[in-house]
Amino acid sequence: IYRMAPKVVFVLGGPGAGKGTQCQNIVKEYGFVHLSAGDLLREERSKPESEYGELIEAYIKEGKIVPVDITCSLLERAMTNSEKDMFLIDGFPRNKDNLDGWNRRCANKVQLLFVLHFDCPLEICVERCLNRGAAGSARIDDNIESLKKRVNTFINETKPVIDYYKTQNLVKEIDGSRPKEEVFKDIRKAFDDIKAMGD
Ligand code: UP5
Ligand code: MG
Repeated sequence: IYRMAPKVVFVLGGPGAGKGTQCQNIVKEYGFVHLSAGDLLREERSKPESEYGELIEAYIKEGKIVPVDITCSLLERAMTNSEKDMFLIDGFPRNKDNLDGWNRRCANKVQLLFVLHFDCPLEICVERCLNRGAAGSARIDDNIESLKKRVNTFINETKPVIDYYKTQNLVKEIDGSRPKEEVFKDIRKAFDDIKAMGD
């Protein structure tokens, strides 16, 4: 049976910009499957039999980007197992290694619709993550030391990826600093645009 290439939307933005929160909203209204690269890595880390557990733990604590072959394998497996064909890939690709690996392994098998970028002042991002940490999140990187590193990695490694997609005219900018409901209103506009275009 002929199947259309799966559709993919990348969701990028600083740590705590609201990617996961808004992906849950998008799933409910637009029927995408949410694949958070960070969640997949944390799940892999928690498997006692994983050969990458310690590496993933160390990278996440240091706010560093895990080598792309690990992340791509997890994403590919999740897409295959889901048997669906519309994916929100949250928190990936985050650096040049991620971008190159994706282009090498996956890009030609999917249709990249656009990149949603949550633009949010980094002070707000950090505050949100610290609040989540103070409220008892299980994340090992919701502390000030890890957050400084996550922010630096975002500025130095992820921003250039967003800029690259901007040169391709693929980026839809969302003001992520507003209240959650307001942010989702803007997101609806971005998704309704593609509906109106017939796919
Ligand atoms: N919140 C959300 N929206 C709000 C709003 N509009 N107003 C007020 N509060 C808002 O939200 C964070 C917090 O803010 C929550 O408490 C929420 O209620 C509140 P969330 O939706 O979780 O934001 P998100 O952008 O998803 O933040 P997250 O902490 O998940 O961002 P990161 O990008 O840092 O985390 P991720 O899990 O993607 O990655 C973690 C680490 O994994 C990376 O640092 C890296 O080491 C590793 N990683 C890789 O190596 N490779 C990958 O491909 C992916 C991850
Ligand atoms: Mg997240």
